[in-house]
Amino acid sequence: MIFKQLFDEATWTYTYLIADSVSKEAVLIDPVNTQIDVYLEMLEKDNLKLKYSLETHVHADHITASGLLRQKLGAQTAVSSLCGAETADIQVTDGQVFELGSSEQIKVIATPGHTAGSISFLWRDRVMSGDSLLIGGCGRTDFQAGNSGDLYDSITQHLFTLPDDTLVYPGHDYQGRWVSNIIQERTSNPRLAGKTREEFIEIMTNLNLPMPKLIEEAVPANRYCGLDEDERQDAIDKRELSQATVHVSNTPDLVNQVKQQITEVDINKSKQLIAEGNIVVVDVREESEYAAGHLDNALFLPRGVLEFKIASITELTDKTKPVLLYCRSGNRSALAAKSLQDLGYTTVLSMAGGYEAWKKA
Ligand SMILES: N[C@@H](CCC(=O)N[C@@H](CS)C(=O)NCC(=O)O)C(=O)O
Ligand SMILES: [Fe+2]
Repeated sequence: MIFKQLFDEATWTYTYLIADSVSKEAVLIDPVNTQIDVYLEMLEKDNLKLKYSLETHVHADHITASGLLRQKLGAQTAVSSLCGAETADIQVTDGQVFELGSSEQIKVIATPGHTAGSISFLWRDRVMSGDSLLIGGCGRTDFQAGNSGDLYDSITQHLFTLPDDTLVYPGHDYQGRWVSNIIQERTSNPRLAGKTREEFIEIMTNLNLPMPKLIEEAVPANRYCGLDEDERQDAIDKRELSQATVHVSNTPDLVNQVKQQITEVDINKSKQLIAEGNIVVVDVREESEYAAGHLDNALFLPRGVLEFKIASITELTDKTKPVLLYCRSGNRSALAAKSLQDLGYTTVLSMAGGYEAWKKA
């Protein structure tokens, strides 16, 4: 076995390398984009083949290297299915196991709370806990659908129940510590040891931390494996093309699953609704796509920042007013429609075929 803990000083982020020394298959957990050269050199030096790039969550404070690792090494990118990262190759679910060669297994433990899609990875005697459990602390719960009660349950029911001597390797440490273990955290973590669920929620509600400096840039980028706008569009195009032609894999197809849960309307119906007037039209594409042409009076609200920006849009304060969403081809708007429904909007429609179909019509 090979195990390495790497540190990104600029964002206090830990990245982990795990590899099987026989087959040479490797994974990186939570790689940071600015460290790509370090990873490439390290993998090459040990003749390792990067099979997976795994994320504990969609990060708010740094940009992932997963998209770059996919481009350069063909690694498969994997993010929880609850993160809205639709261009990740693998939409991860609780209990899923990643295998390296015939001997190494990395098991996913869902640990929601810091974000709704946060997961931890259990490998041999150690758990990579992301920002769910930190040394002497835990991840904040005040953004990205975080929830303090959920985090308490994740930690107390799913991490603290691991064997006492399981090593805890966190996603960050802001004080230079690098490893802990379960018994130490269960008995001395000041936010959790001897604390009830209510006391924990109270502590988390009063943290009053400033927002991470990179949040507005990192979250949208990380939903697309850390790639920039052009690279993202390519990845989306490739994915849409493969969906339209053949279904080669049996992994759950997130977009199609989501389309079962929302309402799509065709171009004719969209035109009729817009003409009737009582509907808010929202373009969920990226800035460059919007600038190149959009529907008259469409509000601009890219899908990647929807949850952050929506509160500042007065036209969307009334959640009972019908909303029509569109993107380039109808996939991103379907995902955005699901997000709006989850936020409590009662009448959300997604324009099937998107702006491309609109232009053709
Ligand atoms: N100062 C840092 C903020 C880091 C931050 O908020 N980190 C998150 C994890 S993404 C957290 O949960 N921190 C817990 C804490 O600071 O106690 C930055 O700007 O990036
Ligand atoms: Fe985080």
